[in-house]
Amino acid sequence: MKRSFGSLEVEIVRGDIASQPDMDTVVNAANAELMPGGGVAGAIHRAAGPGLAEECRPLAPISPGEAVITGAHGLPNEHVIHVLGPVYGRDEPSGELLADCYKNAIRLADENGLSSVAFPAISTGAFGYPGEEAAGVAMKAVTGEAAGVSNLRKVRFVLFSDREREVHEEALSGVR
Ligand code: AR6
Repeated sequence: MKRSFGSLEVEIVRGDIASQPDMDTVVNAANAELMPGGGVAGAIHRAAGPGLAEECRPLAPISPGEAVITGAHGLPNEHVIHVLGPVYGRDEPSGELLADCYKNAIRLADENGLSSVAFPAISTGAFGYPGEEAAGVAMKAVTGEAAGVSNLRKVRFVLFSDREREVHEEALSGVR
């Protein structure tokens, strides 16, 4: 599914965030230390190789909502943008912090002259954010940035399951 907001296209697909070769940058659902972990952080660091963790070390720790950019190493992209999502029920206000992840990643991509960015569903795995609620926050945050970008033309959400994809499609359909 795709929808356009001004010059920004938002697309939703099922897939693996570590296998998006046509995107300038992928977003990592990182831990504060920016080290390899489970889920998205595991897949990204595995595909990137040890050079990514090495480049990350001096940039850590990061705070919930913050985004930092690195090279992509063995991944088929130019860059990786690492964000720390809120732990649901602990990092408050969780909705604002989750929205900040998307907004800050988009601004960082745009400032670096990138034209496409792929996101996973930040905080909805190990960090426990309920999927539907997170999808609503994500779509509102991303589409709200459309008017402010100069270089970015495409945002792709890459969801691991058909259920997650559907939930995101519903949330995107609901954006006015
Ligand atoms: N591609 C796309 N989506 C994925 C992939 C993948 N390869 N793998 C998992 N997902 P999570 P978080 C989905 O846990 O909640 C890590 O250990 C997954 O089904 O990766 O922000 C870090 O080190 C879920 O819907 O991120 C942190 O400590 C979503 O991506 C912590 O987990 C996010 O799941 C971050 O937790």
